[in-house]
Amino acid sequence: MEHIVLSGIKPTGQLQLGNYIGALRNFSKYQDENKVFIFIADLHALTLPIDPEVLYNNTRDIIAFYLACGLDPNKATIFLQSQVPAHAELGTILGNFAYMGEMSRMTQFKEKSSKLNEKSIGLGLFTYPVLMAADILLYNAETVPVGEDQKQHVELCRDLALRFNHRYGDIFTIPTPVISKVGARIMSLSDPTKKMSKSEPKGDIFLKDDLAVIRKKIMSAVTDMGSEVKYDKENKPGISNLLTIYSCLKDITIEEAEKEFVSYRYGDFKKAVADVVCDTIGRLQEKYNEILASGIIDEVIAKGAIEASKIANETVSRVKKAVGLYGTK
Ligand code: ATP
Ligand code: LTN
Repeated sequence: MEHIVLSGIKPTGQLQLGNYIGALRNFSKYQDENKVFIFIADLHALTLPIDPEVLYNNTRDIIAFYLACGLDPNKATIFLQSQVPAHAELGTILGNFAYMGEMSRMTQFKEKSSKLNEKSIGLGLFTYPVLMAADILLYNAETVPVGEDQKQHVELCRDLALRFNHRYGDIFTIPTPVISKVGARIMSLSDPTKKMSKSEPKGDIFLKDDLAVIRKKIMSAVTDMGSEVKYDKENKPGISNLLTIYSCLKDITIEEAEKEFVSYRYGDFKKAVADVVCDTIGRLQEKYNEILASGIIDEVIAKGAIEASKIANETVSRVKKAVGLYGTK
């Protein structure tokens, strides 16, 4: 059965391997049998200070990687959040239905704000999940594939939608987060107890890294005591992370990966991981370069904005009418 599937990435930095395994590589799997919306959450990128040129370039890069990962603009709607004003409109309306208490409990807000001086925490960082709820509800999305860290935000979106529907009738579709069982949380290579994250480049493998650099990063990844290549998140977080990466990229289970490396030493195991990572990223980079050279990025963005606006405006109109504002259309 056809589902409406939606997801996005914020252009806060260079895409890293966790973004690829936890998000990007899954997007194109949906496009043949579902109505798919994949966007760039560029308004969300403003929630923490970012250089304008960096933001602009990251945005183009992510569109190019979306295409390199197999997303097809003729099958999926690929667009920029900031080019569909309905996101800001619905975000403003929904903000009235979100409570300070539930917003204060958002883990990502707590994590990101704890690193800032209390006087310089922007309001946008706090209201981030409300805008994210608008992103999802505008397109009547049923399925939202994300990494583990975004589950709480999608759950908040569900709560807001249910609250709104309870008061105004059946306006919003209730979304479900979809989190892959393996690979939803790729860890940093230098500290495998922390998530690999594009805004904290230490221990990251970037999709645009030189392949020789990637190999070096993997060969010097932090490993653990002992010598057995075994999945044990508690006692062997480094080896477990590398096993996860390997099994995801090879499309095999962790157990199958463990079997392959029964008699391996850490060094040889890392070499095998480096081979598969370089092979995957090397192929992606080739496609990424072709896409940039073809000059189709602007065309894809323009097409996406038209398609997305049509549906998003319909939803905003429905919401406006429901709450007593003048809806157009
Ligand atoms: P930032 O550092 O700016 O918070 P990020 O690298 O965590 O960024 P996001 O833009 O928040 O990335 O996430 C884009 C998508 O990639 C989301 O679906 C997110 O869950 C997924 N993702 C991000 N990091 C990882 C990771 N380490 N492992 C698996 N999935 C990830
Ligand atoms: N918050 C997400 C990006 C994002 C998103 C969304 C993902 C913004 N809006 C809607 C799925 C659905 C992130 O940081 N990865």
